[in-house]
Amino acid sequence: MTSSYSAEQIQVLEGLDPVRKRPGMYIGSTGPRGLHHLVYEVVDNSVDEALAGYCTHIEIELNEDGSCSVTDDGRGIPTDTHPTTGKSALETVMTVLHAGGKFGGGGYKVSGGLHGVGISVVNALSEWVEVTVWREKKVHTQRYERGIPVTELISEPHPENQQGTSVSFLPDAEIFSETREFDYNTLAGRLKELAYLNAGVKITFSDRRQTPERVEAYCYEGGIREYVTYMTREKEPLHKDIIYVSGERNDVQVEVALQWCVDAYSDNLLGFANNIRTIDGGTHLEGLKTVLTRTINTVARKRNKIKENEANLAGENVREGLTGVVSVKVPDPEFEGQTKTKLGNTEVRGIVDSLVGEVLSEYLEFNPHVADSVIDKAIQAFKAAEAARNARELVRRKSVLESSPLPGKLADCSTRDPAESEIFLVEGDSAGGSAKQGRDRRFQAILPLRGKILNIEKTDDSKIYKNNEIQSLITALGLGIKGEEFDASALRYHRIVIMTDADVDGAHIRTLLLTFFYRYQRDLVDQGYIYIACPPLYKIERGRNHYYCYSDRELQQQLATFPPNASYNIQRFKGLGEMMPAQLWETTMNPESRTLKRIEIEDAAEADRIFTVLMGDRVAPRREFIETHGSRLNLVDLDI
Ligand code: 0RA
Repeated sequence: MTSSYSAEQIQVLEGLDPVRKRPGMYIGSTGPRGLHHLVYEVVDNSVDEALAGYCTHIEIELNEDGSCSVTDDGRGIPTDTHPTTGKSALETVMTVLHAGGKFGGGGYKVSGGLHGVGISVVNALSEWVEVTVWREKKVHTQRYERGIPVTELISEPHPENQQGTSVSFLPDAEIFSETREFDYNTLAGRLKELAYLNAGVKITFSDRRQTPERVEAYCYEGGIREYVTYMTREKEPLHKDIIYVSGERNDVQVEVALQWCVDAYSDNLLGFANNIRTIDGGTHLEGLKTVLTRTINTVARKRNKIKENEANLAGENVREGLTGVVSVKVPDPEFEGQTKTKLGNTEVRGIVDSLVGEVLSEYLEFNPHVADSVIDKAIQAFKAAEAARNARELVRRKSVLESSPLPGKLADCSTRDPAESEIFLVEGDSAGGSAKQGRDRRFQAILPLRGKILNIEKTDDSKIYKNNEIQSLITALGLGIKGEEFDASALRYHRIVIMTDADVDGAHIRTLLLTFFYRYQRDLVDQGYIYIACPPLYKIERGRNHYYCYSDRELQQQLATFPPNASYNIQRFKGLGEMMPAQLWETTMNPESRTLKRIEIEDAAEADRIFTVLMGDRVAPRREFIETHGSRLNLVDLDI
């Protein structure tokens, strides 16, 4: 608590008007992201109560009327009168900006820097909020509309010894004009993540907007250890136990869980600070990386795996095949960077380093087999990197990438201006044929790809350059060497359009191509050169009219416009090859009438995990993953 009359206390007096005037300042955006942010904001308060040790169960419900309820069994928001404002503490928390952390003793801290704007922001941006608090055999309720209390704080006796807080809110349509619909998968993903990050806290998530209702519960006694187990479930672990570190120094809590896998070629380390995903890394990840490299090299030398005159293993060698989570809780987090997703507190680096160093050295000493297999894997990675360097050099010398002839099967466009050129990557020769006949050859090129392209996730670099389909892609597009800085001026087309069938195989090939672009030259994806074509699924013919439908829903919507006794014919396209060239042009390729979706990666670290899981060995879980998590790779509709 602040003892002098400080800035925080002045802030306490601020009302909610600025929040409604400039919502973006408080929740980032008024789009879907900002909308979901409201839920996280309320949940964070309950999570804080759980972290303080007073709450074991948090329930999130999506209600039929579009509102959301968050209920916990914590101590309940205090309801007594607050000295500064003369209002109840509850009303103060709900109606005063930044008031969240200033009540009821010092133990209550706000989770994040990203969130943590306070529950009053949710109140300001909701059509209505209803709060219920159970405390001391009483139940207290109050209702607000657009941030303003519309009832008194009503207190009634409550026979049971129930404790907790429940906040229900309906986002305001005036603010969230784009959409007010909560996305199940988005929320489920974050809630599950919160459950992993806060071991033992039970989070229940119910969607009552549909029948039957959907209810899921997340509770992980093993916390981030179980998170790592979940992330590596498609892989073959190099060691059975997850390596786990938990400690605290100077009020900074550190938790790390690590596992190396045999069949993975990239690392997948997720960082969190105060439960917020630090997509852009920061000092906690830097500390972890430093200590990993140092410790593995020290142990490798001790065990005579690296000789005196040999070079150290590089950080990326040591991390090859490593999956891990580092979660820190910092009293005053500093979040840096444009998106505020990089942890900046410098003291954290050394704390993670020393806490992990002690545990990891000891663990490897007591588990020499694990030590040996981790070191052997890193040495292999070291050698593979060397081999890849040599292969690249070879490629460079032969100038395969720089000035090789364009692949024979490429049907190039006639313009030489990349800015107006498009290339369609098409699966198979038959679809390729239709596309070649249907295109506008002035600015549209077609590259047919035969069969499934190489899964770059599962291959080391030296093999990539030997693969025919990949060679064609690299030369046709004018790409450089994997991982090297992207040279946009060499790119031969500024729209790279993946055009596959609208079925599971098509989705798989699309994913393989996206993985290729993401891993080979990520800037292509980040800078928005990659698009997905949207071919129709159905054609309806009715009299002289015809309609193309791009989803089952559109089909139903179109049919619903017909009179009940109408006669019509529905054709289902099983593949692009079945379409007449003119149809393909009209529906999918003609810039005047088509829809292209541009790939945008919202969350790079999440994308990394998705690609790793997508590209796992077993097909069934992967399909499921495409269906449930595909939306994280944001497909932006562009009518161009
Ligand atoms: C301040 C003080 C106390 C509890 C809380 C806030 C609190 C806030 C929220 C928000 C959602 N759920 C919550 N649960 C608790 C402690 C009051 C006391 O000392 O009993």
